[in-house]
Amino acid sequence: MICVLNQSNRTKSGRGHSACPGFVLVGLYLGIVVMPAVYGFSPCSWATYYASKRKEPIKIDGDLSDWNGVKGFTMAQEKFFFAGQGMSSAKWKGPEDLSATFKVQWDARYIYIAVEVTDDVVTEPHGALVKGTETGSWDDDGVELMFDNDGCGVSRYYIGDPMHHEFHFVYSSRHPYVFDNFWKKQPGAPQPLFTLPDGSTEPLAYPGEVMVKNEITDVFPKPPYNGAYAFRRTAKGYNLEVRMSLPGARMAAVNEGGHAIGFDIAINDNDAGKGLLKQQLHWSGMNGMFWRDCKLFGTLILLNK
Ligand SMILES: [Ca+2]
Ligand SMILES: [Ca+2]
Ligand SMILES: [Ca+2]
Repeated sequence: MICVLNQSNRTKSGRGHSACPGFVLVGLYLGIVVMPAVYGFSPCSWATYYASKRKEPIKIDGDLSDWNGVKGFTMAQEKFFFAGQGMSSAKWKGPEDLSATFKVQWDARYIYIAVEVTDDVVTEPHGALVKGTETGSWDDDGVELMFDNDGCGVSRYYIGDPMHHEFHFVYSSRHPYVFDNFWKKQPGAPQPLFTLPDGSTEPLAYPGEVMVKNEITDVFPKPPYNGAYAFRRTAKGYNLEVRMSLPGARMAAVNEGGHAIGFDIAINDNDAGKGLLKQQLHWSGMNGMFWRDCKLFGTLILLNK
């Protein structure tokens, strides 16, 4: 695998818009020495998760009782809200409206993720059902998982890439959906833009690429994903439990030949059951195009304990 870290992309990706206070000054001072050692992932102090190795069987059924004792990370503060595309924490009514705790474990074959979402109004999907790209899984209640399996920090990844992913797991009590990388190369295509109600625009991707919905619900159990997932409605929201393989990742503890894996998670909240997303929790705290650029992910470290 050859990974080219494109410096012009790094600038374009919006690190300067980081939500992390003090990053710019710290980055200027430490950038040359420290950033390569941490693969350029989010510098936010909280955006590193240390995953312990699975000791007990994990049944992928949405019942998270088999995760008791595993340390979770909770997102229930305004600092976790993605600011962009018209969204922020402005409409947030507190942790009952939207908050989440996630946990990660691993073994030699798989990564395992459990997410306990608190959402006051859990809606059935609408965007995921539309064929066109005017709305999509990004407007539905659900969980986005991002992986840079080999930790290379590549800035652009496309449909068919087995090692770099943006997954959308869309909640439904009847028919949940899974989508994978939404972009494909198309030389000469203009830069995709997100248009806000006031007519202003924000970059959605890079020039020369176009959005395509890539639903993988039926093939998620097969290679390269080898996945399994389950949602379960709860009194205060819903749970998501996922298992999948990470091709290109060395599934070993960091002190036993393993390496940092790029990882990010976002929780999407639509409380109207229609229209645009209301708000989004985003772990790594980076407000650039984290859905295009692995360097804006957080860091996942595997531990052998
Ligand atoms: Ca379970
Ligand atoms: Ca809500
Ligand atoms: Ca909701």
